[in-house]
Amino acid sequence: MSESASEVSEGPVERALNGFEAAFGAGADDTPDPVVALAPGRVNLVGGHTDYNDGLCLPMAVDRTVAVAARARDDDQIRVHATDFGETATFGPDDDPDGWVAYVAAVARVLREDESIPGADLAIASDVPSGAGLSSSAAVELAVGRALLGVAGTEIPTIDLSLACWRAEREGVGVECGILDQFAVGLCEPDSALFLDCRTREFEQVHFSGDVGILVVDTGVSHELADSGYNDRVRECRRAVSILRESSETPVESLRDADVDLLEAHVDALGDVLYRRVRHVVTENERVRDACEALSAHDFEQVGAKMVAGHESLRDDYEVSCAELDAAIDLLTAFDGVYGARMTGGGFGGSAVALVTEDALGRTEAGVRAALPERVGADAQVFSCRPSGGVRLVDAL
Ligand code: GAF
Repeated sequence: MSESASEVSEGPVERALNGFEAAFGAGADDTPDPVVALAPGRVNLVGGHTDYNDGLCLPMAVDRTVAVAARARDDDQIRVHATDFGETATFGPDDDPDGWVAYVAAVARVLREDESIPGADLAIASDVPSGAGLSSSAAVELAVGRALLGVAGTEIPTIDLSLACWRAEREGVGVECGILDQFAVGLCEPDSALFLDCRTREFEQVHFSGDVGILVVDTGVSHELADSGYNDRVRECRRAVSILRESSETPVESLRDADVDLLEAHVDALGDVLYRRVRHVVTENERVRDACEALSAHDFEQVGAKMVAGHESLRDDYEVSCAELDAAIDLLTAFDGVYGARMTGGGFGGSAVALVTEDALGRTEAGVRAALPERVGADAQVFSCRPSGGVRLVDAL
């Protein structure tokens, strides 16, 4: 189903359409209008670094989006214009471009394995801050994928598009990520968080709305997953699995199969670092279950408590936080009306997310904004957002 572009975040849609015309021209009178696809960024309320361990997470999409305007070409080339920084690149089916174009090329390549995708002109515009732990890459992937399918006149189930984009990120870009980002960006619904089981790939919408709002603090400390310690953490978890598997009676396929008893029985075999990594994953899965139940019951105090405990575990056991993120959490949680806050995304920089009572949202945002330069950093930003829908086509303006 598509919706009117004026009902959604206008900035990126308008900029993608204007950028499209500036880069590729309006075409002849009988040229079809570009197809426009929109995909959101996401925050993860609880469930950090559990996805590649077959675990549980609870993300929600935000009302910051990537828009892609697209029109089919007569050949198999893809020309892509990045409206926000004014670069244009062209690649063919056998090319392997670098940098930001790699995300677009990887999605086209994976989709072309199963679908007949023609060449296309694409213009991309975004208001999801990039490198901020808000899944700007997954939003580009899903929006490009939906737009390419749109120009091909093909529909596939969103879960298949999410899986294709997940493969594109892993194989094309070299990040050993789990499915969290591509599933959240694809499948979230308005006014809901997504309870996602990364082992079975089953998911459930957890509806919540009313007296609660969301604040995001982007620390301004940028991270690229491929260059951060992210892949190291994935490898540490694999090492922990092989240690647990060798010395335990119960089958251990992934850290999802570990529990506190198994962990405690293997303290010496794991050693301090891997012990703490596993403890994070085991306790975080429990926190997701608890937070999910609490969110369904609109028990925001309890959700906030799980967010704070999750941050402490990511900071101390998993060691993926940084000074600016910790400062943002301290700042946010000092305000009355903040139920809880934690880092979101891969870490080593990026953003913090806070759950706040609706009536304290405005004054908390203003207070946080005033304190950010001194407490977190000169490039830090704060904004409020609401739980939004996943990838979709929109009617052009
Ligand atoms: C990044 C990854 F891309 C996700 O797969 C997930 O592991 C997340 O970090 C941490 O929860 O966003």
